[in-house]
Amino acid sequence: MTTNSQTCVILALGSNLGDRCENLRQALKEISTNLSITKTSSIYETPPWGYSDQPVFFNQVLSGITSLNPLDLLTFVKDIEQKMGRVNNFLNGPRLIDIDILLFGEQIINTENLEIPHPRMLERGFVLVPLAEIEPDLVIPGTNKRVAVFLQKVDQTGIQKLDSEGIKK
Ligand code: PH2
Ligand code: MG
Ligand code: MG
Repeated sequence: MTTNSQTCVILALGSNLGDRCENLRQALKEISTNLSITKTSSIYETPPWGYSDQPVFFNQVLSGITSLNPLDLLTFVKDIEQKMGRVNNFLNGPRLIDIDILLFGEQIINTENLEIPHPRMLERGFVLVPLAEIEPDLVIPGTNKRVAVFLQKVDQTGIQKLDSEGIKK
């Protein structure tokens, strides 16, 4: 008998096309088929980062436990993006659903297809604000600093928490 070890992972979701709340809800439902979700952040409305001429994003972060290995988890989330109808757009451009792996346990992974911790997560308010809501004390692998410390250094302009109906609080 083989037993797969269980790993705590953190994923980031983003959507700025169609019914953004519904897209996040649908993604959570699909993700939960292979990952036991332990925490979900609130949804935040966030100004587009990297390419400004596009609709505002809704962003959310979740933590969960999975027995998938990192590359199988990547394939799993990319399949969900495709299944939900994402068309591959230009870098930082609009997207129906984006599912990024931020952290995979304590692991540091640097392969062509997968970099963990997510290489840009510590510079982005739209990632750190929801992440700090659910895991403020988590130490980022490869650094000796907590999420809350990185949060203090990042631009949070225009980031607004939404209620469960997607209305600004
Ligand atoms: N994702 C990007 C590029 N820019 N901006 C916001 N606010 N939220 C995102 O999720 C986002 C972005 C590429 O994945
Ligand atoms: Mg992304
Ligand atoms: Mg992505």
